[in-house]
Amino acid sequence: MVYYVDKNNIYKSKKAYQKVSLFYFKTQQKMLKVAIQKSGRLYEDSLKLLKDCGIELTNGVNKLRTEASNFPLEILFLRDDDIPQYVADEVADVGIAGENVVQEKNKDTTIVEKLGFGKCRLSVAVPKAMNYESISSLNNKKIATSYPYLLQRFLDDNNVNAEIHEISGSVEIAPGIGLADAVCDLVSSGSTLFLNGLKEADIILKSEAVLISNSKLIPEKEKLLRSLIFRIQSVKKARRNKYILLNAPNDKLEAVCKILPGMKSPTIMPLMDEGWSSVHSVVHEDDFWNIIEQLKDAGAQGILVSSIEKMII
Ligand code: PRT
Ligand code: ZN
Repeated sequence: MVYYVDKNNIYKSKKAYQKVSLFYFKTQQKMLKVAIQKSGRLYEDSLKLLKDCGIELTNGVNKLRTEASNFPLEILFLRDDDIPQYVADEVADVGIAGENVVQEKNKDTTIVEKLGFGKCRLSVAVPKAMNYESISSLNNKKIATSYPYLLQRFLDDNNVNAEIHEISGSVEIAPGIGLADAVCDLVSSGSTLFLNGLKEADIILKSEAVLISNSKLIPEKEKLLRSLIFRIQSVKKARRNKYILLNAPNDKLEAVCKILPGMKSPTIMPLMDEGWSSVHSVVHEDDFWNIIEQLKDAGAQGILVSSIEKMII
């Protein structure tokens, strides 16, 4: 007796095996395969973004792969460094990784959306005591990094001749143990540099998590990707804005409305109290505190602010 086996079942006939395989093949063809970090700094935010996009994952996330129950999407959990290669090789259609990793790996992928989390910078840092005047201070120095490609490009662009010492972790201790004169590493708060007696000298790249795509997606997957990007953009807009609701006496409405930008213009509704109105609008988080102060000065009262779940313009 010959048995036919795939990763899910054992089949007694070749026909049954082929029928099921064809079914899986067709289903896979129509699913968008999204690679995200398996664990680490981008893991939680990547899952949260997908969840905020209304995508529900079926069977838990402690696996190598999982499927969405309400969107034709499969998630592959991988190391962040491997994501650009897997996307370029079409193992995944799209992926979420730090722009630092995407640029360092330099694979054939396209950045289709910046995601607004995982923000950091790739910087050159030197010992606090070093007299760093400009990038040319790095001439003939030894620099430790996990980003040899980006560092070399930066040095070449600036006509600096330095030796790159590639290490895979704990880059910041290299000068302290005499392994290098400087480092090139990711920085966010700067406390790791500070604790290791280093100062940030030059920024090579400002980075955040990005959605990358394989450039040869079939039309069905391209359509799914466009739909995913549309959702992501709505979530990003909502995260950057606040819904604001306030009361104002009618004679102050003009002054209040001048301060509020709104999506088109603020919505105004009369209150039960004669001579008062309620004003609704949307405010960008960057202007938020500034605008609140101005609104109070203009006569607004009872100001309520809430988060926006999705924002579609
Ligand atoms: O296991 P896997 O390979 O998937 O993960 P990993 O350990 O290689 O990566 P991980 O999870 O540490 O980082 C994933 C991504 O998060 C990075 O590629 C960046 O895009 C982004 N990110 C944002 C950061 C930081 N901020 C960050 N601060 N990645 C690393 N750091 C490290 C940095 O290397 C240094 O050691 O944090 C330290 C500096 O932080 P501050 O706050 O002290 O300046
Ligand atoms: Zn990694």
